[in-house]
Amino acid sequence: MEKSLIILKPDAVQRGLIGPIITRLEQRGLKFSGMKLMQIGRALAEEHYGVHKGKPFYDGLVQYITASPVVVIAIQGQDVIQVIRNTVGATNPVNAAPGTIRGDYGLEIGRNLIHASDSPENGDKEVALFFAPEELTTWDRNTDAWIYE
Ligand code: IDP
Ligand code: MG
Repeated sequence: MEKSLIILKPDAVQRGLIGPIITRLEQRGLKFSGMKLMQIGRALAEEHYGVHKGKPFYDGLVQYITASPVVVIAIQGQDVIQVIRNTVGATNPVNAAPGTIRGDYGLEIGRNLIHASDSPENGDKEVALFFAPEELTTWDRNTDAWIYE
């Protein structure tokens, strides 16, 4: 089972898009195991985006993600990394296909609404970075047999 960390970034929250974006993930059939509204501090932002340190957009990225509250969601399931990346769309909304979250709601790379883990290893790490174990729930869903064969 893979894990993915989703962050509805400050622009998604400020623009009132929490509901529409969560609806897309939920309607896809994805199962949430954790969800909360929080403010990301500078230290957590720097740890989460450490791989981008030194890049020209890094300072702006840390400023963006810490500017206002976010909603973080943990999702667990089969192939969730690729499934969610496909639903989210290309990093730059200019190139994101219509029907994807970034392709339908975004216009610029620096305001692309949502984060999603890019590999199973990073999914495990990022979920552990944002959620304490007691904040995560594994639960049986009655519809699972109609979503997975
Ligand atoms: P991803 O979010 O699709 O995985 P990454 O390449 O991991 O994309 O970049 C992380 C985040 O950094 C992006 O989602 C975006 O918010 C920001 N970012 C990436 N490249 C640029 C850029 O060229 N200008 C401004 N922000 C950028
Ligand atoms: Mg990334």
